[in-house]
Amino acid sequence: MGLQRFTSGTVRYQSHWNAIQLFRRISTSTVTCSDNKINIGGKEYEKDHMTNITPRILSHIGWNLHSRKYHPLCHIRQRIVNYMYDRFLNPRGNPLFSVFDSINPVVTVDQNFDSLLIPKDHISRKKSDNYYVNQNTLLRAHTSAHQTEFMKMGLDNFIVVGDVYRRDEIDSSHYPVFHQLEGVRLCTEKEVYGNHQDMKKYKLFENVERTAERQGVHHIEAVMYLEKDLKNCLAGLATHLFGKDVEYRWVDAYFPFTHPSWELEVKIEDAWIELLGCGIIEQEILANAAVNDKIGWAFGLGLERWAMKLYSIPDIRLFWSRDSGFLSQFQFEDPTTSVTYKVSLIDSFTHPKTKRTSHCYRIVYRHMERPLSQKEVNVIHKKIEELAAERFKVTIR
Ligand code: FA5
Ligand code: MG
Repeated sequence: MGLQRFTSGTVRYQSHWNAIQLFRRISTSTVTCSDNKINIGGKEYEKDHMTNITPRILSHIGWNLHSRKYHPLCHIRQRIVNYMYDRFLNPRGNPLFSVFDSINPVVTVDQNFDSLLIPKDHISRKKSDNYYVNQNTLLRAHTSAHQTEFMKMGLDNFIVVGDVYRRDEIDSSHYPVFHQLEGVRLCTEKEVYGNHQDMKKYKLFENVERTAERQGVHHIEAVMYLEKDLKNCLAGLATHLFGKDVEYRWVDAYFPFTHPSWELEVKIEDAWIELLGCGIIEQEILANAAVNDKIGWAFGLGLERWAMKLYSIPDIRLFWSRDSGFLSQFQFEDPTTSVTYKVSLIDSFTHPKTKRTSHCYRIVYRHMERPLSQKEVNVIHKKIEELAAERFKVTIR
């Protein structure tokens, strides 16, 4: 039910129980579609000129891969959540963050865009980039769509995990449905300056000119504190998961809902891959949620990208695989178990006279969208043979 449990099985955050009751998990069986209506999770939506959600996309709703036992996205989400639990404790030693992982992916245009100060004519609203249920409703394009509602409920430290939908071209690192983990942390003046005697003279707010470094209402000391807190947290997460030698870099970025904003990139086989976006939350968003005495940071990361890096998974489409050859590699209880995704060796034989060893591997070729022809497979297979011969100095039989 969207609650994180201790290994002992006790449910945390009873006080948020009412909030959690608002969100019923959608399952795959509760999505249907007719000529002029779409039904998702028991709620009916009228189609209109903006409707562009397809049956194929509808069929992805309700899988909740991030909550499926043994799924790599579930393992990685648990590792990230545990890291956040350990890093941010309240004075009594309990985790500060609450986790929400089963919020309906159908959101309003207001939630996905307006509440985040995304301009009316911003390209990210385009029909060609999103899956609209109708003109007022869409499948969330990011988990940031839920920021405001949780702030309004009075939460200061929360994590939202969920499936998100975008009309992206499909390739090895892009898929129209992927999963994000959003973290939001709001701090009072006491939390920002409390531990620093020499800083107690500073305030959170100050009316200044908006620059690249800060919003027009923020005190520079407060912004610097938050930037450090945010970057240490996220770079710390990268080194926690990928090892202290991981190559990463911070890149300046732009989001309408944060300023300043950054992206974290890590190196995967000589290419820089973007793992997350983050920044200092626009104060106007907090004001709209009736939060007037705090400033905060937020980040949104792509779970698939983190899992691909951690487990060496070469293609984002594999996360939707029902092939046991993929899923069986993640059948473990302890999410910290280390895995490197691999094809399986099914036979090994050493010739008694020549002492040469032959290995037999099974590779299953499957296109993620359509059947493959033998001719197409031959081309790929030949390529793998050539690369294996070149890299491992083997003879192909
Ligand atoms: C966002 O979605 C912002 N909401 C993130 C954010 C949250 C910024 C809070 C500031 C504060 P972006 O579109 O860059 O930003 O996506 C965030 C992450 O999702 C990316 O860094 C990447 O890890 C992942 N991602 C984006 N598009 C795809 C895709 N098509 N397939 C897989 N992962 C993706
Ligand atoms: Mg980005």
